[in-house]
Amino acid sequence: MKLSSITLKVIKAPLKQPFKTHLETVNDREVIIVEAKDEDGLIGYGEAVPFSSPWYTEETIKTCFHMLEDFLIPLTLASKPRNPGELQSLWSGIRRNAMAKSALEQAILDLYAKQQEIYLGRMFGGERSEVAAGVVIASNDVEDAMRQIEAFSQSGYQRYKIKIDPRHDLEFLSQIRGAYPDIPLMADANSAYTLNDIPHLQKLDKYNLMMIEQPLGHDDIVEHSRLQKQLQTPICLDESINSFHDANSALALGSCGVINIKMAKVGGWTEAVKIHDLCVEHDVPVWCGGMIEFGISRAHNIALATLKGFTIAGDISSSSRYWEEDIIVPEVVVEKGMIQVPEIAGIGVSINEKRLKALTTYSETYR
Ligand code: OSB
Ligand code: MG
Repeated sequence: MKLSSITLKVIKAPLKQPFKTHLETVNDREVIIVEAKDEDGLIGYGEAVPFSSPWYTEETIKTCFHMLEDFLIPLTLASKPRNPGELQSLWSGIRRNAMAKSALEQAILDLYAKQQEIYLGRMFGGERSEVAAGVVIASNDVEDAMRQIEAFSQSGYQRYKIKIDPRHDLEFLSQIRGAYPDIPLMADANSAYTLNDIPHLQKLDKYNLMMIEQPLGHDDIVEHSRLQKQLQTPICLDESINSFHDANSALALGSCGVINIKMAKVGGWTEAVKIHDLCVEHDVPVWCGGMIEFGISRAHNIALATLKGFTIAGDISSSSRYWEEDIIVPEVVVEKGMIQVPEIAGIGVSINEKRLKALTTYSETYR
């Protein structure tokens, strides 16, 4: 691949509005941009999306930077990979740290697809020319949530996801369903409940939700299988799915009816596609999760969602959902609930260098 250098850029920007869950309120977002450059000056881009603190995954911006700088990048530059297929076995001695691996794999895959002059989604067999968009409403104020639904419905989003917890659920959903009886609605609990809440969770069945995401423990698979047997609403697992092995266990135990695939959380494209293929084989629908990300991660997600198993609208929204200005051109736009897939080599978008530079707080290049 003639890899010549890898650059890391830590960037930071405020969200347009706070993102509130029972676990954390996110006001500012930091990510690490990974640039993989070849000898001809072609650049592939990846985005590492842990948070600044470990509230959602154990990785943080600092641990991710450390893993990339001290282990993954030196190993990768020294091995002079001929193609991205060599990376997984090269990195197999480094346990977990999925988000660090995902971002570096993304950058090298984008570079490789640019060298091969092929759109990344097509390289993995994705056939869709547009992908369905969904949006997340993360507010604990029901009036505010309904104002957001009203505003987002102008873009025709095909799935609305509400964050819930034991203090914001039945009454919250009842008001939203009252105002919007027919919208495709789901709820994400981010592990806010336990098996003691089964009678309470059964009351959610009447709101005709597409699914309930991660009601129980973030690292649980067995208890979800017990809960699923007592709920009509399909369970979707998010936090519990960190690998192909997790997905395989969840399907074997009947712990869910749907899987949210986040490529960052499972270690990148290779593992995400393996989980996708398993779900297709088992006839379990999947959708592409989101991480409140900038445009590079968004572009990778769009490419992933072109694969045939992604039959449900993902947490892939427009750039303007979170940002005054994104770091890519063109920005991601949602029209009539769809995002057009770019037929351009790699991730199919260019970098807004001026914006990227303005947001960069720290940068380092490795050769
Ligand atoms: O649980 O799906 C989640 C964002 C950050 C961390 C966890 C989650 C989320 C989302 C996706 O809900 C939001 C988005 O990227 O639009
Ligand atoms: Mg979730």
